[in-house]
Amino acid sequence: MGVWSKKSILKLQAEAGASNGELKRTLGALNLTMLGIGAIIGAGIFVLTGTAAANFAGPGVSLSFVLAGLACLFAGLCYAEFASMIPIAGSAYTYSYATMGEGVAWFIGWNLVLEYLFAASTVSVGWSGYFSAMLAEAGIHIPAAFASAPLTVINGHQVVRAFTCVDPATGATIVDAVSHMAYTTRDACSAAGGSVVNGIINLPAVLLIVTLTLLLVRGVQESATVNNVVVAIKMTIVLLVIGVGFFYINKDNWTPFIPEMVTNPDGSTKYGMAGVLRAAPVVFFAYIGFDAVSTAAQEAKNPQRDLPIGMIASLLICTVLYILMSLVMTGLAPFAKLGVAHPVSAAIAEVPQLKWLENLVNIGAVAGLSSVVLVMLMGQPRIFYTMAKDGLLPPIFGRVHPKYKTPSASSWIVGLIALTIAGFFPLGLLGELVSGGTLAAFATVCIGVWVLRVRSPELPRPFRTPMVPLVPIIGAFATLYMMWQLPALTWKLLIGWTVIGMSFYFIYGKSHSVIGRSES
Ligand code: ALA
Repeated sequence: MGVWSKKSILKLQAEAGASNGELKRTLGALNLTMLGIGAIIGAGIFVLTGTAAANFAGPGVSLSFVLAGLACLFAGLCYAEFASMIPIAGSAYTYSYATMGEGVAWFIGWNLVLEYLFAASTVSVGWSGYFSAMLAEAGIHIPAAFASAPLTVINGHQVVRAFTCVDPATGATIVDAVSHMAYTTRDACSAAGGSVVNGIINLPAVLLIVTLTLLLVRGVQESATVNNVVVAIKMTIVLLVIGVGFFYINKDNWTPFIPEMVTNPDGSTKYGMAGVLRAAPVVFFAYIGFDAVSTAAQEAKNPQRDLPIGMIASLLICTVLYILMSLVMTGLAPFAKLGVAHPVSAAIAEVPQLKWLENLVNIGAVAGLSSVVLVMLMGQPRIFYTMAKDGLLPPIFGRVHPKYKTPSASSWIVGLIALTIAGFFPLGLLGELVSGGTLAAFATVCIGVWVLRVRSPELPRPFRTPMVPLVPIIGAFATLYMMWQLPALTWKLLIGWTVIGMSFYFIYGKSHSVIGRSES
């Protein structure tokens, strides 16, 4: 059987119960919902909304948020059924093991690395940018060489030496006065009177990952408590921007709500309804993370009831916040002005009366992005832990700290890989890979729910996805459609990543698989 071997649900349920002695069950519904919000609100809303509005959808970006949110809601309802039936830390990897066999499970587990590990690295680099900018406001300048990786990507695929343009007198970073973006060429920086400093390491990102890994190894309850505080800060600030910003909306900025379609010089188009659809996979990144709740399955007090609550509640809350936030942002500023690195600040800067909000927005972004990294760094080791228990990864990934009851070895391995990527590698190239890997997992979960309903209708399902097969079909179709929209380069990278992963499976996983060995 090998590649097609499936894990029996009854066996999985027994494992979920037996794991009580290993990982510690401390999390309730509120903590799980907060973990979901912790993982969801981050770079998507604080960075990508602006790019999506300026480059694709105009104010119609809020419709893109509705579309991407609906797709996630359908996938979330499917996740919830599985999570309540099979409360195992492996999440989509385990669900595929039960429904489509070991080969597909490995493929999904390997894709989840893109979602969790790469998202942790990508978002920590975004965090580093906001954090350095916040320190700079306070007059503290991190030496530019230590605030950037040595390499970067331009034009989506060209890897070049990274540099920062700094004011020779103060060491402060200088950006283009018109676009508010970093200088992209050394000549332009020199012409603006700046000095070019080559990047060596992105130290703030590295330190963030080390700190969060230490916290995660210390305990899941401790990590959840820190997450609760951080989430409270970011939600307060998001609500403040929405609540206060609402009174300063200039309706002219919403007219037309969906700007007329324009053809770019390269023949591609932007705006119009097509632009709204094109922006959906871009803002999809903002929703990634609700599924991280399911990786805490073996640390939840009452997983059958609380995992579905945690996932669906966090998703619904964030969907509403995102739609309101994008409406306010495009209402405060003409959408073309939002295509910058810090679009929320750019929107606020349009209204002088809102100046006082600017520092708070930076604090919200720093808090928001750090909790995303925290929860992503929490999810990945737990998936590896499950894969190691199944024999598909070396046993070290399955080791649990004797005192803290956390998957400590796996957490450190994940932390070290994440900090190496964040500190030294060009991330621009990997950005959309995160969405690609996640979408593949979502589609598989949607299909899996339907498969299992047909194959094993008798199994008890504490949470039932409504309207099966309609909801799984729409969920799978919507996620596959968004995947289809990804650029060709991302597809090539996804295929390359799959080839590496499947090679590893055939060299190591297949022969070490616990199920495989019991069958032979
Ligand atoms: N949803 C997460 C973010 O937007 C990954 O940062």
